[in-house]
Amino acid sequence: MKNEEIAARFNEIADMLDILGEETFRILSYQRAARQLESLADDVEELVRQGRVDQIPGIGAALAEKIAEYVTTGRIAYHDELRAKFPPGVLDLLKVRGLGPKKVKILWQQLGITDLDGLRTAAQRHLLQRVKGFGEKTEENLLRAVELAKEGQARAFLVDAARVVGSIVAHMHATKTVERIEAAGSFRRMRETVGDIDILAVAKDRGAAGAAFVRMPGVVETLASGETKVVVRLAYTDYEGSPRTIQVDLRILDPASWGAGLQYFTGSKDHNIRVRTMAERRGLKMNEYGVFRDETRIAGDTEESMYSALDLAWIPPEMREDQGEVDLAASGRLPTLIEPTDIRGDFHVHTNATDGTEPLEAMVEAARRRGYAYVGISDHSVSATVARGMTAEQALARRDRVRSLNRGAKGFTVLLGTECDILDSGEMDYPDGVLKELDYVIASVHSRFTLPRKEQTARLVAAVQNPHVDLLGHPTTRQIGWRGPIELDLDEVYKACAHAGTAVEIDADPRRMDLSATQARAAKNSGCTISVDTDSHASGNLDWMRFGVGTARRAWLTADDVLNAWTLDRVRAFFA
Ligand code: DGT
Ligand code: CA
Ligand code: CA
Ligand code: ZN
Repeated sequence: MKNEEIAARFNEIADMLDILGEETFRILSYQRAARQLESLADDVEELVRQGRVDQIPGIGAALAEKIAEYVTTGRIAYHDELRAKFPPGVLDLLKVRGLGPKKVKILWQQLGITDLDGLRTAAQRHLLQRVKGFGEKTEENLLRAVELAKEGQARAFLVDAARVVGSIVAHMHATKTVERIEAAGSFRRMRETVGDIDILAVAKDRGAAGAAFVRMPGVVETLASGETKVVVRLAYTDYEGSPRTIQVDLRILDPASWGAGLQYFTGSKDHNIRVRTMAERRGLKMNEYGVFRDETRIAGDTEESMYSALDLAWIPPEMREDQGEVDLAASGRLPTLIEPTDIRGDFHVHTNATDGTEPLEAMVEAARRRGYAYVGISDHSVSATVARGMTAEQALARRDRVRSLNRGAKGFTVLLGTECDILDSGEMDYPDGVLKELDYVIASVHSRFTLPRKEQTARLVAAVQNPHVDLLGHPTTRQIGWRGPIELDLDEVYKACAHAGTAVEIDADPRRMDLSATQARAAKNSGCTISVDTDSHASGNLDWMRFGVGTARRAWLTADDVLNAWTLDRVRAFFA
């Protein structure tokens, strides 16, 4: 949907107007319109087609025109005009946690800072402290926030990479220049973020394939263009609606080396080194063209052949991080990783009763259509004021609605839960009497992110030990490119969860991916059950499950380790 893209541009217009010192009411009107678009369940393109944009509350004729302009031309001329008034990097400063338009204006106009590198240098040289409103502490925090923002900018979210890969593959197939095409690299290993995209192809006419590749829509620069390797920079819109670019490497392989190339360029580098060392010990040579004994190629057309030439079982890409997987493959003890099709439901789903965009019934229907057996509704509790949390009465009042949905449905069950805030020292936001009435309880931290490690750990341990708490939501609260993890002794938290029978979450929101794969693996090893959830705020977000499962696979989880791969009866027993 274009809703997010237009909202992102309206927000940027508001920020630019603010930096330029324009009148408040104009700034507010763009911000209000952006909020409306973000929370709109309807596709704005459809509204434009029906001439109904000005019926969206808070959107007058002038803004409706800009929305229509974007839908038809893909640009907003006014947005471009404003952007031209800024050095290109200045608006990146707004992506730093702790910086709003007012502070960006000061940094730019008083210190001449025009990009993230400039901000980092200024903070390192303690230049910020000289400006009113920036103390020593602010400077320290900004230095950390700038590193996060730079990382966030340098790498794409996995969801976005997946969309870009999908469009590249579709484009290349449509040009009929490739016989085979697949994405390798960190994308195939399902890392939570992707540095660049590595595409492998087989083509009869390499020149034609390369030419088709550089003519792809969205290519902004061709960085290399050879017989076997073509590199471009591609523009795309990220899932939050912001424009970005990413590098894409295309490598054209011989069919006889397809498996070797796929193995080599999937990586990781450490995994490859481990496997190649093994080959060398057997007197074999291994590279991106195959496995060779003397000058004879003994494997290379398929990836399986590459591994079996070394007496190894084929290793799932998500495990190829040199974490002991090669030894398991040698002894035939690789785990049977969870598959997307093992997932039977989703426990972290918001509705428009709090900060979601769609009604409960719409979210339920979307989950049912995915073929799930159950879905859990987990709106925010009252303390989550930014997320428009609901009171205990409101939460309980929905029981009848859920009961009547369940009465009509065969083979599909709605569970009514909550994402209940963990308060200051680990108490829950709802009283026990309320938590008891709900089917399950997710406990999450949405406040006091800066508590010292000892207190924060005690706070989470207390929360997961509450007998009504079933699941610890996004345990570290980190947000990629925005906010680091809270200070926490995670091992203590895992131990407490395992002991109390509280599951821990892999929250598959692209910015969160919390727990990470490494953490989820440690949680499993501590005896925890893991729930892979999407934290959906709109029905389309349910698609994030695939990437959460990717992280679960990177954590070596099997279907038996994952709560929402279990049957409803087993889940109910766990919650009980
Ligand atoms: P990224 O792009 O930073 O998210 O991570 P990758 O893993 O996609 O890394 P990339 O794009 O630099 O290279 C793709 C794969 O190619 C990498 O996973 C393994 C292989 N590769 C690249 N350079 C080397 C190398 O120097 N030695 C070995 N053994 N493999 C390499
Ligand atoms: Ca890559
Ligand atoms: Ca690459
Ligand atoms: Zn949350």
